[in-house]
Amino acid sequence: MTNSRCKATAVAKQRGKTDTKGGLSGAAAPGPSKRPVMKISDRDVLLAIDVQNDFCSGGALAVPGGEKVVPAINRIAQRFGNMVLTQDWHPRDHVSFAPNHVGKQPFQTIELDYGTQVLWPAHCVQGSSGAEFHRDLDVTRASLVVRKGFRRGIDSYSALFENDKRTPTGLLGYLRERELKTVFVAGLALDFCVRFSAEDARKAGFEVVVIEEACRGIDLDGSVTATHRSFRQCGISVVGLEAFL
Ligand code: VGL
Ligand code: ZN
Repeated sequence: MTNSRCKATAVAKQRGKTDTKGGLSGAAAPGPSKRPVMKISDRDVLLAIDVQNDFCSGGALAVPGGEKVVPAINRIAQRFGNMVLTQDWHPRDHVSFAPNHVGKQPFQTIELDYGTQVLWPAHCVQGSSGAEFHRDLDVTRASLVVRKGFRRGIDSYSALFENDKRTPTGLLGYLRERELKTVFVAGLALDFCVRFSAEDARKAGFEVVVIEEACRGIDLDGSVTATHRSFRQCGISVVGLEAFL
């Protein structure tokens, strides 16, 4: 099923659209506001993608405003009983690093047996401080950390399958065995690892909701616009932060 589009049918429903958030219980509480609230159940999981120093300001592959996702994700995470983190985790000789290819510059591409690969500055090297989670990210609620991109010859944007579209990370098995149904995705970068993770989860049959204000993009050659178009085609919902607050 290489290059297949996500199914455009069965658009993920936005739950709780008609619910309103009640005030605190008790005599002093005002009446319910009109703000729509997303109901979160124990079948829902928050998947926080690559909130690592190298993707934040000052990092080796800084995404503009990358660190701004941290307070947003921390806030949303309080609503979830299930949270999974991913961590980009490359060996120093990784195939996706431009300095490992003579005459190549970052953001140029090469052809590999699994397809076109963008070359990046060296980033998220295993054990380096750049590979650590942002210090303010609240990791306490996470039940699983999935490391990806650790094989020298294959990059992995998606949290579910590496860039060869075949090699599993193990996350799909975890989500299925835990009987989780809806994957809420946030993190970095919207147009690469968030996009591929959301699409793979959708293709695997999950409802998928991307929390746009808790993501930031790299935007290479219109990749953010392409991401939004693809989410629509896939039946991936895109929501703002206010539904979680
Ligand atoms: C990412 C490029 C290379 C990401 C990871 O997290 O979006 N992008 N490695
Ligand atoms: Zn990477």
